This record gives sequence, C-alpha cells and structure tokens, in this order.
Amino acid sequence: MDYIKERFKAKADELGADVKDLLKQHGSKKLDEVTVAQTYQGMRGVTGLVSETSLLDPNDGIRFRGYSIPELREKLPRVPDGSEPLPEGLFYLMLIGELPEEKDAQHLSNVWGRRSQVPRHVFNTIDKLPPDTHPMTQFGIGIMAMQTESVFAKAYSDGINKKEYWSYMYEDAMNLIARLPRLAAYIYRRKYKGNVHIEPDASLDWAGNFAHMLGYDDDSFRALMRLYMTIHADHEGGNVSAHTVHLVGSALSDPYLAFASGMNGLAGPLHGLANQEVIRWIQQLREELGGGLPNKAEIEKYVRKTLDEGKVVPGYGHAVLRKTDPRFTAQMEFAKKHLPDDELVNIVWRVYEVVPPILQELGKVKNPWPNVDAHSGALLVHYGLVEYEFYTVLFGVSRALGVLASLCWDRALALPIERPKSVTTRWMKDFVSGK
Ligand code: CMX
Repeated sequence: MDYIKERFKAKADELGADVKDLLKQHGSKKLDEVTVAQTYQGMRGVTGLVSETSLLDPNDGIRFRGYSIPELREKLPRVPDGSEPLPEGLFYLMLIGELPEEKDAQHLSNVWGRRSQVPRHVFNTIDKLPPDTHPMTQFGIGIMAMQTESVFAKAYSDGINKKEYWSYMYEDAMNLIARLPRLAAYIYRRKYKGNVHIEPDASLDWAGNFAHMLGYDDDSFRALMRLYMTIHADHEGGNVSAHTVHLVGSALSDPYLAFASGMNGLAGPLHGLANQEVIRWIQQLREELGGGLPNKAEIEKYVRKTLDEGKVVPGYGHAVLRKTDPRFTAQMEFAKKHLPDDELVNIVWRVYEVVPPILQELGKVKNPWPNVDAHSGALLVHYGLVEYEFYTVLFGVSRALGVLASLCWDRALALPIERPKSVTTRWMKDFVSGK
C-alpha cells in the first residue's frame, strides 16, 4: 500500500476510536439550539456537520488543520526557488493532519502525475457539446463521463465489506485529483485556443503542469497557480460545494458523482461563479467610463447603481466571514509583489476602499468586506487568461483537494447517510402557537 494511504489509515483508525469514545461519553450533549429563523434562512450558524480538513473563524478566516494562509505560505513545501506553496503539501496536511516534508509533496506530485491519464471517451463526450457551453457545464459533464473509471462503484457492485469502502474511495479521490487539470485544460484549449492542446510535462508539479497545459509557462503564472490552487482548496464543510460533496457522498455515490454534484453548486453566482461576475462587473464599469482607472466617486456611483438595480456587489459579503478574507489578502500581497502597476488590479484595490462603507450603510449586509473572488480574476487577466467564464473551473480544480480529502475522511469514519429533518410552514405555525 502507498505509504501516504497507510498513514491516512493509521490516522483514521486513531480518530475513529476517539469519535467512538466521544459519542459514548458525550453523545447526548447539546451543541446548539435552532431557531425558527435559522430554519428558513439557510441554517446560518447551525452547527450540524463535522469536517476535519479545515475550520473557518469569522474574524481570522480559514485555518487548514490549524494553519492560517500566511502560515501555509511560509511552512508548506515549495518547488526549488519557488515563492508559493505546493498544493500537494496542502492536500497532505488536510488528509493526514500534519505538515508534510518536501518528499511527501514530491511523492504526491509523482503519484498524481502517473495517474493523470484522462480516458479518450471523456474528451469525445466534451467534443459533442456546443462550443459555447459554459466551461463549468463542460467540467461537470467531463467529470460525470469519467465516472466509468470509479473503482469504488465497481468494487461496490462486485460486493465489498463496508470496512473497505474508504480504501476504494481513496483511490478514486486520488485518480480524480490527478485527472482534473488535464480535463480542465482540455475544456479551456477547446473553447478558447482553437482546440489545440498541450501535452502534460511530467517533470512539473501538479499546479505547474496545469498552468503549462493551459498554455501559460511564465514562472510567476505558475507561482500564481500554486497559490490559487492552495487558497481555494477548502473552506470548512458547510459551503455549498463542500456540503454537496459530503451529502451526495453520504449516499455512497462514488467520488466522481459526488464531486460533479459539488461542482454544480460551485457554478452558482452566489458561490464560485462570483469570480467571473467580479471581472464582468468591473469591465462594465470601465466600458461605461470609456476605460482608464476610475476615481473613487465614479466607483461609488457605479456601486450605488448596482444596488439600486437590485443586484449584489460581486466579491463582497460572506455567510460566515466577518472581516476581509485572508484569501483576498494573500492575492493582494501576490499582486503587490508581481504586478503592482497593473491597472485592473489597481481598480480592484480602489473598489476595496469604496465598497465596504456603502454596504455597511445598507444596515443589512452582515459582512461588507471582500471575499476570495474579489481579487482572483484581476490576477488571471494580467497574465492573459482573460476568458472569465473559465475562472470557476480553476476554483473547482482547487476545491477538489479539500472536498475529496474530506470525503476520504467521511468514509474512513463511516459517517452515515445524511438526512436532516424538514418541516412544513403549516407545521411551523402549529409549533409556534403551541399546538
Ligand atoms: N451586495 C449587495 N447586497 C448584499 C451583499 C453584496 N455583496 N452581500 C449581502 N447582501 C445582502 C443580501 O443579499 C441580503 O439581502 P436581502 O435581505 O435583501 O435578501 C442581506 O445583505 C443579508 O445578507 P447576509 O446575511 O449578509 O449574506 P448571506 O449570508 O445571505 O449571503 C453571500 C452571503 C456571499 C451569498 C452574499 O454576501 C452575496 O451575495 N455576495 C455577493 C456574491 C459573492 O461574492 N459570492 C461569493 C462568496 C464566496 C464564495 O462562495 O466563493
């Protein structure tokens, strides 16, 4: 057995015993109380899920196994002379719960490189779609077409002991992560680069090779891709994409089915699609003003117009966060180092000065600060990746790391099928009137 898989199994056995103990001793202890409002309003603030890979603090932002984004940028392995962390290292951290050594990240690069072959029929399926199909739709369909490769689905249909589920799920998760960059690059090159494809470069790391297959071989773009793939990977368990993968996986749908479902959630404009909306929104602002760097008064007018039209300001707000997203800050730091004079980036920074007080003024927006999506597009545009409809696919490739590590944990801990209780408004009215 691969040594990382062995380590994961040992950690899972250990935690599994802890959970058993916890449930035996404290299973009936109350964690929370649920209000009528929470039931109607997206279950905000209800603690009802366990996700081992990361934990979100409303003020400090995301921590992956206790490590913040600035700490990860410092402590995770990098390529020689590299400036940004290797996502392989983050995956190891989320899966095993300990910081990896360089050789662990290298090992994952090699394993994923070896497993990265995408079957021909997946490309053939994508080729059948109208070229203007949204890249996220193509991505979801590509993942579904790849489900033919699920070792879990095959083993389940052949008949396996439930104690072995985790092992097959793990194999599927590793294969899927390995194949996603190739699938995503295929979609990108088919739609935007005349269907001319670039072969993988086996000497490169997972994110570096992804950048290469997309057609961007600049060193600082590769660094951006490593950072991008790291910071978008996980945001605890309740966000739409992570929760969906967990929910669908709880029915023992294999990782291809579960992950494709999560990607359909990520494709929503209030979740991952916001990154494309941000660039579209800024481009419209520029068009209205005839180009150039808009001043603060011009931005303010545009923001107010957006709100008056009953639209949200994309890239701002969050269901849990209550401060500027550290993923926004990490990208801002990257931009200050690599592209401080880029005009679009400077617009993003100016928007950051203008939007929060306006949203605060509304009195209802719980978090007026920028989220991850407010910055990512401007960086990509700088390097020439201007096709903003593709941005959520990049988010999705990264998100696979967190949600699939989590899915491995779900099966290793033998979590049951998820099935919360729902009620009708009739039931609610009877309840509140004491009937
Ligand atoms: N612009 C305008 N209004 C906003 C707003 C924004 N950026 N953020 C929140 N609001 C509004 C909500 O629409 C809601 O209005 P109504 O009561 O009229 O329906 C009100 O403020 C209260 O919302 P909230 O409790 O602060 O926020 P929610 O938890 O309901 O929603 C989110 C969170 C992210 C969907 C919301 O802030 C939003 O729509 N933001 C813009 C889209 C975006 O950037 N999404 C990406 C999030 C990160 C990610 O998942 O990738």
